[in-house]
Amino acid sequence: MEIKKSKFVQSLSAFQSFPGQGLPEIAMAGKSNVGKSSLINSLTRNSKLARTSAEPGKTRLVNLYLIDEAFFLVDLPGYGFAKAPKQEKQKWADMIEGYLRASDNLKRVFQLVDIRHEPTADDQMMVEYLRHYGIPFTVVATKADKLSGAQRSRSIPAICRKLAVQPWEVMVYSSKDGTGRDRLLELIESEISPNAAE
Ligand SMILES: Nc1nc2c(ncn2[C@@H]2O[C@H](COP(=O)(O)OP(=O)(O)OP(=O)(O)O)[C@@H](O)[C@H]2O)c(=O)[nH]1
Ligand SMILES: [Mg+2]
Repeated sequence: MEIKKSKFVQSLSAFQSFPGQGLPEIAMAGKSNVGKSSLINSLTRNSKLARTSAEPGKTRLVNLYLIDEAFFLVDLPGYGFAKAPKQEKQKWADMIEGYLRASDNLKRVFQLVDIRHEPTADDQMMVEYLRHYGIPFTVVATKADKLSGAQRSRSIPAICRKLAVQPWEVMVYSSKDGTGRDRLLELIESEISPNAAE
């Protein structure tokens, strides 16, 4: 699958729901700065679609992007941004949770972790949350271009242990060099048109 058209549709703040037109939604979750917005830009090959920044805390609302008039990619604010004031952190948590609980058309969450670091307590909490509510998710290990092949293989077991997933369930990804892009697009395709994948 290749994405032809992508456009920003709407931002949601806390407790605002999204009517969604019945189209499937796939959301990006993860710590601030892990690469959620960059992943959306790399999938769509549209570097100007989602705002990214070297500073954590860039995405502060739930941003919805319509892809090929067929589904939505949803960019969530990051969590675990140490410098944010407590009130602000709570607001982001409410936004993430509000979206995840209210969206009837959410098909899958891509749970992003930096391939170089062990998942944090926040990451574990996020994955527990997804399990608890029965939201299908895929762990995506980002910034793979920053490690050699051997280093990548060594970092996967810690991710699996912390998040209680199997190694073959982890998608290795780089927004910079396109590693894992085809596989992720295939996964999206099977989610949005389940019959075609059978
Ligand atoms: N080398 C490399 N850098 C990346 C990759 N993905 C993201 N980055 C960089 O990491 C930084 C953060 O990327 P964002 O996409 O803004 O991260 P985010 O998860 O959306 O962050 P918040 O919006 O703050 O939650 C930027 O400087 C990106 O250029 C990657 O695959 N490889
Ligand atoms: Mg972002």
